[in-house]
Amino acid sequence: MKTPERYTVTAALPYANGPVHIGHLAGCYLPADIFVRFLRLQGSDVLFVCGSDEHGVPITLKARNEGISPQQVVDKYHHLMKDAFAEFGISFDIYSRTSAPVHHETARAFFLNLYEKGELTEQVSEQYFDEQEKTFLADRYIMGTCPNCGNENAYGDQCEKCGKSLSPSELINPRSKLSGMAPVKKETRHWYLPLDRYQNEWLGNWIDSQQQQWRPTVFGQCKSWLDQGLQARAITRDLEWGVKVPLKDAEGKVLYVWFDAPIGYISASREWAAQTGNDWKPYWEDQNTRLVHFIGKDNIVFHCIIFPAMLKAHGGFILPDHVPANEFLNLEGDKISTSRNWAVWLHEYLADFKGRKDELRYVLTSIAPETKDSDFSWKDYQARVNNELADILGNFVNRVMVLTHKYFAGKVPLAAFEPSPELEAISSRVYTEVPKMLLQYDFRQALVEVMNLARAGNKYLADKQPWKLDLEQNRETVAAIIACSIDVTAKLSVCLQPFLPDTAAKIQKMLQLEGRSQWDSLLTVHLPEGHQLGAPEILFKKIEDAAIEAQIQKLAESKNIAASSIAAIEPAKPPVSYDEFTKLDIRIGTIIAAEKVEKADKLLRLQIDTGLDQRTVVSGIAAYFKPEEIIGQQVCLLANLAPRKIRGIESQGMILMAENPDGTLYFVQPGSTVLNGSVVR
Ligand code: B3M
Ligand code: ZN
Repeated sequence: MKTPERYTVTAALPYANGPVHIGHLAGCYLPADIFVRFLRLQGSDVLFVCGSDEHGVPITLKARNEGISPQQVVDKYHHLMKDAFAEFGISFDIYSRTSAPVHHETARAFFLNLYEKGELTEQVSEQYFDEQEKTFLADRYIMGTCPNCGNENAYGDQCEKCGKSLSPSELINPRSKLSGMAPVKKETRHWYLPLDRYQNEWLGNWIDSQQQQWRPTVFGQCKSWLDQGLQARAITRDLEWGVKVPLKDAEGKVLYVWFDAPIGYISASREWAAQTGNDWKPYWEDQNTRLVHFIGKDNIVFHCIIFPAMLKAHGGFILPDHVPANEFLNLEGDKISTSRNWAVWLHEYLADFKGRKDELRYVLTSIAPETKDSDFSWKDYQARVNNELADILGNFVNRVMVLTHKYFAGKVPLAAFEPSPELEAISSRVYTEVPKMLLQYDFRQALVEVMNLARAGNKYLADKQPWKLDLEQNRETVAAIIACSIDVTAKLSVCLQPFLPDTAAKIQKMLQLEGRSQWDSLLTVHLPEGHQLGAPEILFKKIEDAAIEAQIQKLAESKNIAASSIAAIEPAKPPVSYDEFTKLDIRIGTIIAAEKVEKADKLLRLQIDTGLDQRTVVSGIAAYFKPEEIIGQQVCLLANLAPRKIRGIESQGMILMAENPDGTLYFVQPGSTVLNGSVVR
């Protein structure tokens, strides 16, 4: 076994603007957790950090849409995510957040270090500005047509349709996400990280030197960035929400979220150190520490190029040893999407499938998108749980327990027995090969190997059929079979620990084994003759069809809602100026008389008291309102609509109605009674 080492393991800081879903888990949190649990089993010194990413435009936009503050948004999701991770058993040493004071302080000091050393360049450039909102439009505040694919709703930093990363000035017909208006260009000053210079000085060579270690997809993405030639990258923004730029003349400027977020790994380490009385520095400064970033593939450039450049420019920090980025997990053949509610949310899974954390860990690891995108489906989940976990692993362990109790009163019948060569071969393979696979980030295959041990144990029992032997006449044979099976069970309780920690603990409890929490316990876990086992417990109950149908139904509802809202919501209209808007004279009035228009089913003739006058309005609302029911109601009236004749009656204005997508009409009314003639603006 190799010497224990020190590791700093990070998992991408999730944006605090939505709950955690299975795509996040499969992408980085679960592989990171397996890796860390294995390292700890192996005796390594590991610091596993994560936290919520609480800055950036997606968060401020969400706050704006919901009419709450950014702080309220991040508070809600930070706690939701933190609790769900904890309940699911992701074994972070700390789960911090980037709104924490320690983070602001760390990020500002980091920036100042670069600034004072003269690493940063300062540039004045023209950026889009929303004149109505009096604000610069960073990244996602600006939308327009993608120059690459023609998508009309591309963002200032990326087109989500074709995936191309963009800068705001590349957008065709740019518009402000705040006012909808076309923005103007205005000068602003920002600080830049000179990636172009670093590329030539060291970064290009450093990336090249990773070719053998890093996954081809990760290395390939980095290479294509380098081939295009890196450019200086702005690390500040004109925004309110974020870490304030720690310079005197930088009012209204914050650090770019992708500058501050990875520093969050360091801040979290500092917070952990303060909480536990440890020193964080060896985890970030000692050249013998291995730094490993678990991320999804959309974060590669930030972790393989920009953050290493920041660390190196700062000096004193180690650079990442490995960045095992996963591809994406799809759901039932479709891209997971928070906004379309096309996801399996972790907190909902934990509520719907109580006590079934390991089932989800097993399935997500079995289908991990390590080299290409993969797909989660509920039917496949059910099949893997029932046919693999329950029928193989669960069945084997249960048989061993039940037979031991039945034949030997629950005591290990023999210490020395002739080992089965087949089982020996597989368990020694697990002992030597699984660590290699895990250290090469090949989690899927490592789990297959561990399950092969359960598979072999199950087959061994099925072949030997000790239950068919007469115990009196074959006592020694039966004892050897059972002892050998108990041995495999004990080994499983060790090697399953990184993958299925609850299951491993349950098996150890059944075996009355304690503290076998080292990988080397695989060699020493052998139980003495007469050792008393605990009571058998079912490890995995089968998943019923009804539970799966309910999940499929839940997803179908999301699809329906998404489809109906896309179909029913009218597309946005082109912007109008405020001046154009003020030309409309909208007033509150009261309906003082109403009657049906003869020979017209849809029309009502209304008398409205507008505060200015009393006038006649013909309105197409007869299908929804009875005349006698609406007298006395206050309504909004477009009072300066040019009069027109409808069925021979002159209509002097128009009542404003809200139309539900199904066509039902509702009056637009003031929240409480106001004076007739009050202006709506
Ligand atoms: N919050 C992006 C994401 O959640 C970003 C990761 C930050 S890691 C420092 O995909
Ligand atoms: Zn595009």
